[in-house]
Amino acid sequence: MIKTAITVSLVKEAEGGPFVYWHDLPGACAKAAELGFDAVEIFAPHPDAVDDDELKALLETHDLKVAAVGTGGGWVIHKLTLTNADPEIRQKAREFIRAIIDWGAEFNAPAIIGSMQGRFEGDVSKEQALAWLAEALEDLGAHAAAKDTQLFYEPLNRYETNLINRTEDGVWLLEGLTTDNVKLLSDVFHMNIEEANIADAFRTGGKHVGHVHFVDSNRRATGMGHMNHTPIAEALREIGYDGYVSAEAFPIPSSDEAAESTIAVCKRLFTS
Ligand code: LER
Ligand code: MN
Repeated sequence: MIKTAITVSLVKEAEGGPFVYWHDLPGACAKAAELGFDAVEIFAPHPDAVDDDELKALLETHDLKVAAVGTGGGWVIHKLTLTNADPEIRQKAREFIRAIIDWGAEFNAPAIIGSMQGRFEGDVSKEQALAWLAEALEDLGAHAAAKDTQLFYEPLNRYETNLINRTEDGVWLLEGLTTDNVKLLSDVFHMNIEEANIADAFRTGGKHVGHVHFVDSNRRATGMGHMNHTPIAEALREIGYDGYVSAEAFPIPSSDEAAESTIAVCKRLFTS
C-alpha cells in the first residue's frame, strides 16, 4: 500500500526551501498524525541534531514512522559533494552521508542523496563525476545494506545538477551498480521539468522507484498547482509501488494548509 509522509526541515541554512514543516519536530509530528499522515521525512543539519530517544517517543505517541532522512545539510551547510574535484571534500561528503545513513537506520529510514551528488565543472569531466558518483553509491549502498536499510538516489532538474536529470538516466546509473540496494527517489517537481510524461517515467523507473517526492507543478502542495496527479497515481499502482509519497513542498500559504491540501489529494488518489 502506498503510504503518506510530510517533510520537516531542521536546517536553518535551508530556510526558504521546499519543506512543509520547519524546526519544530514535536509540533510537526503532532500535526502530521492529526491529519492522518503515516510518516515524517526529516531534513536535519547533522546526525546528532535530533535526540534519538525523544524522536522514538514522538513516533510512538503519534504512531508515525520516519519515511526517509535527508543528507542535503552536507551541501547547504558544508558545501560537500560526492563529485567535488578535491578528494578530501569527496571523502568528507561520504563520511557525512554515512553518518546520516547510520542515524536513519535506527528508525528504518533510508537516507536520501539529492544535492550531495553535486555537478561536473571545471577540470572534472562528466564521465569522471559520474564515475565518482557511481563509486560512492556502490560504497554507501552497501553500507546501508549492512545497516538493514536502503539508500535513495534522487535525479534533480537541470538547474540543480548536470549529472542525472531524468528517470531513464537514473535507471542506467543504478543498473550499472553491483549493489541493488540503491533505489530511485522520484521527485515529481524535477520530473515535471525534465520528463516528457511523468506517469510514463514512473513506468520506466519501475522496480527501481523506492521513494517519491509528491508535490505540485509550482512546488506547492499537491492540489495547489496544475499538475494532474491522477495518471501518476495510476502509474504508481501499475508498477506495484508500495513506498511513501512524501510532500516536499513550500509551506505556502502556511505549513498546515500545505499539509491539509496534500493529505486531501493523497486520500483521493491512494485510498481505495
Ligand atoms: C532538491 O531540489 C530536492 O528535491 C531534494 O529532495 C534534494 O535533496
Ligand atoms: Mn526532492
